[in-house]
Amino acid sequence: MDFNEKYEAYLLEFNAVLKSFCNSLNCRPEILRDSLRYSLELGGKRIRPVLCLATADLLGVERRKVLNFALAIELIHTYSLIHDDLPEMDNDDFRRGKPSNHKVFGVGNAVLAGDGLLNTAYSVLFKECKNGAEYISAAEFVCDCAGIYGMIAGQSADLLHENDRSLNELTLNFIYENKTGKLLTAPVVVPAILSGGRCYSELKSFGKDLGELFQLTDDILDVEGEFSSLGKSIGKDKEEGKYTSVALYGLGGAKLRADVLAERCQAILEGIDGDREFLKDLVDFIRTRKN
Ligand code: GRG
Repeated sequence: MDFNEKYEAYLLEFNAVLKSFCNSLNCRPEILRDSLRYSLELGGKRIRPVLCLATADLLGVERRKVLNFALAIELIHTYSLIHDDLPEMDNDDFRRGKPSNHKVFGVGNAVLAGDGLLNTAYSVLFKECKNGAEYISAAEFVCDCAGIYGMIAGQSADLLHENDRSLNELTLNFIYENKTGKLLTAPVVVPAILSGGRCYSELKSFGKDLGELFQLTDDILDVEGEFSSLGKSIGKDKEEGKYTSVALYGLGGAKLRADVLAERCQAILEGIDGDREFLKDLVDFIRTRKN
């Protein structure tokens, strides 16, 4: 199977889990259920679940052990996108090629949809904890990545430094490591924990570098991408005076740093025994992605 076929196979597998989760949602009122389903069913690359399933395969962890973790991580990711698009955050009218959640359901309902997805992700994780100590550690890891020592800290620093022309590399790294990196680290570290700790530190470093690479390509796409493939507004960083890697290193410099990070990711994978081909291709896919 080539990379695209394998990605599609992981996607199919995860989307089936997500579909059954969506079909099982029976909360009221109807607008709550509709707003949750709207964002979950818009699509997206599902890169975090794909990473989780592929890392499980690399480490020989059974699929049934990781699927609900992949689901919880995607629920958290989707909540973060809904809240990130709000007028008081990144103020984006489009997401995944369609109107943002608040444009369809209003700001109040979008806040609740995000809150609802986050709470439900925790329910999914709590249920997994019944399976034993390793599941508790894995759930704890996901929560730390999503919370005030992870994604929320990164987003808070991002808000704090909006329009900050004196922003330095150290602060930008803090923002990228937490805002984007932590939720890309969780899907590769969860299988490591569930395998009894195999390649834990290597995969943690891999997730950190991959997260920065992902955010750098996001910054590059904000300059060079197209709405038709990206599905969200372009040129917003500059328009809103946001200090990104492109502002710090220049477009060429950001691309060079992305190349270095991609090479670092590849080097970490080289040190892990097993079938690493798909993850290696995934790094290249992220480096050259158009959406
Ligand atoms: C709690 C009010 C409140 C807000 C939280 C935490 C947060 C807002 C936002 C998280 C920050 C965020 C959205 C980071 C950007 C990461 C990023 C590049 C997301 C895009 O991910 P993709 O490209 O999206 O994987 P798809 O659509 O493919 O799933």
